[in-house]
Amino acid sequence: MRVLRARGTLAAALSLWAVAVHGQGSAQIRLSLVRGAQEATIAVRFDSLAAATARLVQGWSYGVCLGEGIEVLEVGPGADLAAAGTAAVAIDRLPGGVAVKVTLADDPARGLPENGFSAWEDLVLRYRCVPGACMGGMAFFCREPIGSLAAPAEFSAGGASLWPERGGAFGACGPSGKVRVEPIFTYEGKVAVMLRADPDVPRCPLQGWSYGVCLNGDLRVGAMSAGADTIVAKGGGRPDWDVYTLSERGIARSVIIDIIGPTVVGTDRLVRGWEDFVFEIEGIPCGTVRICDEEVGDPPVDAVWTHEEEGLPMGAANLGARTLCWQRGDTNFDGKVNIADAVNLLACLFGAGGSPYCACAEAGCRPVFNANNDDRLNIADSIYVLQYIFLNGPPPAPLK
Ligand SMILES: [Ca+2]
Ligand SMILES: [Ca+2]
Repeated sequence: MRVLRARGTLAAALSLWAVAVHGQGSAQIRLSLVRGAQEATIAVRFDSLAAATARLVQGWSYGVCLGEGIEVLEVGPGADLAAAGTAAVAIDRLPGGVAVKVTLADDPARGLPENGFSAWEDLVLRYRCVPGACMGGMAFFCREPIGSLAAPAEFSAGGASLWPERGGAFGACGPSGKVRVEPIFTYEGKVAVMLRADPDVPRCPLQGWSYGVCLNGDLRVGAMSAGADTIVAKGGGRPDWDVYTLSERGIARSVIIDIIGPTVVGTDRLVRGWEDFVFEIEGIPCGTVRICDEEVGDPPVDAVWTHEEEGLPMGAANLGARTLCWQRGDTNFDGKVNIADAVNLLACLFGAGGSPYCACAEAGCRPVFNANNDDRLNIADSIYVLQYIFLNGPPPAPLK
C-alpha cells in the first residue's frame, strides 16, 4: 500500500489525501478491476500470486462498489467464469454496486486449484457515465459487505476462508478518463509536466493531485520547480502543499491547493494546458520520462486526483511518457534527422526569432545544433545536415 505519509499537524489535513487503498488479506489470489475488452466495460480479474499453494477453491464472493456517476447497463459472468460451466453464480445489482457469489463445488475435494488463476475473467460490467459526473465514476472492491451475497471479498477452500488481495480501483468516469498528465520537452531544454483535459471534460473542482515521474535510461535531473500555472493556483500564490522529492528512480510530486479552505482548480481550466512541474535535465540525455503510479520518490505517492476528500486514480491510459534521446543534428528533437532539422537550424541562425527550439541552442542544447561537430554554430551545420540527407555525406557524429 502506498500512501502519502505525513507527520504532526499536517496529518489531519492530509487525511484529505485519499489514495487508492489496496485491501489486505492472506493474499494468495489478487483481485483486480481492469478496463474490459470493449468500450465502457469493467472486468473483474483474478490472478494467483507466486507463492500460492494448491488448495482447492470451492467458491468466492465479493462486492464491486460503484460511485454515483456510473450507471450499470449490464452485468454478467466473464469469459472464464462462463466457461467454468458447473458454477452456480448469483449476481445482485444494488444501488451502490454489484454483489457476486459463485459456488463451484460443495465438496472440499473438488474445485479449482488456488494457484490456477491467471488473468481469470470473472465478471464483466457494461456501464455509462452519468453526464457531467465528476468523481462519482469510481469503481472499487467494497471494503464492507454489500447486499446479502457478498463478503467484502473472500474465497472458500476446504472450509476455510481466504482473503484475497484487492487492487485496481478504477476511475471509469470523471476526470480520470479525460485528463492526461504528460511530460513535454520545452524549448529551454527542460521537461515540463503538463495537465491537459479534453474539451468535454466534466467540470470537477480538484483540490490537488499527485503522481510519480519515473525516469529510465541516462537522465540526470537538475533543478526542479513548481510549474508556471501551479505557482499561482491559490488565488495568485503557491498552493499550501507543493512538494517534489527526488529519489534514485524518479520524482514524487504532490499538490494540495488549499488544505483548509475552498480554493480549487476546475478541470475546465486544464483544457488550455496547465504547467504543474518543471525540471532540468543535465548532460546529454537519452532515456524515457514516464508519468507513473509506482514506488518512486520518498515518500512515494499514488497517481490520483483529489476532489471532496476522495481520491480518483488517474488510470494508466492518462499517464503520458516522452522519450528524450538527443542526437547531433536533430534540432527539432523529434528523434529523426531530416530536412526539417536543416531548415530549423537556418531559422535559428537567420530567422526573425526562428523556431521555438532556438532558445535551447543557447541553453544547453548547443551540441545538438552543432551538426558538423566543430566549435561554431553557423550555416555550415545546416549544409552538413543537407549533405548527409541528400548527398550521402557522413552522418552527424555521436554526441558522446
Ligand atoms: Ca528532427
Ligand atoms: Ca558547427
